[in-house]
Amino acid sequence: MRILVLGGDGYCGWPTALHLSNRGNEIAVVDNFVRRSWDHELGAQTLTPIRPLTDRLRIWHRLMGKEIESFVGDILDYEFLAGVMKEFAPEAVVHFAEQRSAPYSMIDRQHAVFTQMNNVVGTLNVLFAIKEFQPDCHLVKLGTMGEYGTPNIDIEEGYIRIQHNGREDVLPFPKQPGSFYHLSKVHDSHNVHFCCKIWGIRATDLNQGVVYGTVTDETALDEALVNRFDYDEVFGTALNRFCVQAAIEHPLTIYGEGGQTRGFLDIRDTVRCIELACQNPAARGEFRVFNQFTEQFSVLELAQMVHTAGQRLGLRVVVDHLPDPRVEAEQHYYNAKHTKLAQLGLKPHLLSESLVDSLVNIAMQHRDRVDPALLMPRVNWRNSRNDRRSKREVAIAAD
Ligand code: NAD
Ligand code: USQ
Repeated sequence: MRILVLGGDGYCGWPTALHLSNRGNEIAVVDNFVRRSWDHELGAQTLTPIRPLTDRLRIWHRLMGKEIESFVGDILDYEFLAGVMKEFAPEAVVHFAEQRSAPYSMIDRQHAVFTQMNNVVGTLNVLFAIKEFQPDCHLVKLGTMGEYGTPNIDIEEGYIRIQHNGREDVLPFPKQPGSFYHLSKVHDSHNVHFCCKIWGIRATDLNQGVVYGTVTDETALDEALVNRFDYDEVFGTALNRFCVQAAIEHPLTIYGEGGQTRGFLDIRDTVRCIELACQNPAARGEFRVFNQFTEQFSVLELAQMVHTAGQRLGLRVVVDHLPDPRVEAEQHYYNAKHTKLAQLGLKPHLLSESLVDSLVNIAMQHRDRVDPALLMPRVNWRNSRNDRRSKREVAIAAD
């Protein structure tokens, strides 16, 4: 298939592009490198030293003899996106190109507005470009499990059958997102659903859980193909952060009670899920929703697993509870369905089998690169203007 990967320089997009290329698909990636610029803005760096996209693609070509085309530009620039769609004429578009950090979206007004503009307008442009230039193309759109929030009932895959005043319908599952970022995904879902209805676009919304790990079969082929591994308070996700914290014997930062339960998946399963979605396209006009995760854990359970793994490796791991900087339920019911990707053939990697090899060992290998100043949370949901500077930076500025 000809598959266009939007956001192909990012954490999920890069290994997905390699995996799909390795499986014999013709791949092109689009990225404007804004993610790399947010690292500069935040004074953070990925734990693993990533190479420029041109180097990555050159080395992939040298190793595998497979060409991945790249288009550098912003999907908010409709002329640019339209040009790519016309030139590459994809059969599937995998859309990862969004601002994906909840804390980043909660820094202040500017970051909230940027997040929603980048994500909602970018997705609208993608929808219009498909409609105008490739109407039969399948949109594989990355959503998030966080769209649903934490309701006190089982979470279904996208839709729920409701009986009300003697009538019955199958309706989109209620959404209760917990950040301006997660809200942007809900807005996207509505826009995509609407375009499927009015224009007959085929779309799959993948409500992905929290992704962990960094290694896939393809990124492991050469050091130059290494994927990013974020551990800072803004872009690092819980489990990646706990593994880095364990590696440098920094207390694990559990926010609040730690009963927050989420769906999780290994990055190797992310790339496989995307492949499965592409191989089994939605029908014309269908807005299909899959919950893309493999196991669910509470934050406290994750910390305990990292604690045990770290101790086996001789690390002194301490678990700490910090006041929760987010506004979220710290204890709640959580039972989310996730059968549709398994039905298509997904064979999950289990965390218990890969925690040490694909996470703790990578963190140990690169622990000299860890900046402990990036570990403590500074973005608080209750503030509308977060000052992310350290006490030292504030003191220097005051002098
Ligand atoms: P990432 O930030 O590492 O990658 C996103 C890429 O898109 C970056 O390379 C960035 O430069 C690019 N990009 C962003 N806006 C763009 C624009 N306007 N034009 C062109 N390129 C742009 O993020 P990720 O972790 O790879 O996440 C990818 C997608 O998966 C996101 O939509 C995210 O919401 C979703 N998701 C991620 C996770 C996770 O745990 N990482 C979990 C669930 C869902
Ligand atoms: N948490 C801690 N300690 C930490 C970091 C996080 O206890 O050091 C807690 C958070 O309070 C939250 C949970 O862990 O309750 C998950 O937080 P996270 O930062 O790992 O993930 P989240 O903000 O939910 O976002 C990540 C990705 C996002 C994706 C989402 C999937 O960054 O792109 O959409 O996971 S989901 O959680 O299903 O919405």
